[in-house]
Amino acid sequence: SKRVKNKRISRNIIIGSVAYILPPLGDPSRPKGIPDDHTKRWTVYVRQPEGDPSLTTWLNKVQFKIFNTYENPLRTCENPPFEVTETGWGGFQIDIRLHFQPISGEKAQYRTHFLQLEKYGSEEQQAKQEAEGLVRAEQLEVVQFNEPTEALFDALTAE
Ligand code: SLL
Repeated sequence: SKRVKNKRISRNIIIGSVAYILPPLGDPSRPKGIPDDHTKRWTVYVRQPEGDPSLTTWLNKVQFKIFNTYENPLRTCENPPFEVTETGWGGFQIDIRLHFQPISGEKAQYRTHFLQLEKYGSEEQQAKQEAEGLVRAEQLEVVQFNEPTEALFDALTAE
């Protein structure tokens, strides 16, 4: 489809993860069926910033490539929420593939996110993570469409 010359449209996304400590082995409140060595429950996600229009105008599908010991390590989300929840014991790099709506004519783009399970940052930040019982790590990412197709341009400018 035809492209709009000399135009660039950008959209922001948030890529993040949140991790919670699981009740220890032997604790009656520990959920069943989790491997004994798993200490955390975590979610990795792609979402729009608060108040932004829905991502799905331009984002069709998100794939998360998690650590290769997990079952089916390439996880595909065809619809929001674009997220994967798992349990585990260690952090690792997650490769994220953003697939755009077919009207965009765009190739997939890649991002990475480190799954942070342990407390991090200043003493104050770590104290807050400790008190809330969760560790969150987020990054703001910009997705740029250079010379977007007319169909994508129209969809994005109608928002
Ligand atoms: C590394 N950081 O890069 C380490 C790997 C992998 C963590 C950490 C359990 C996976 C499963 C889990 O948390 N693995 O149960 O399959 O070498």
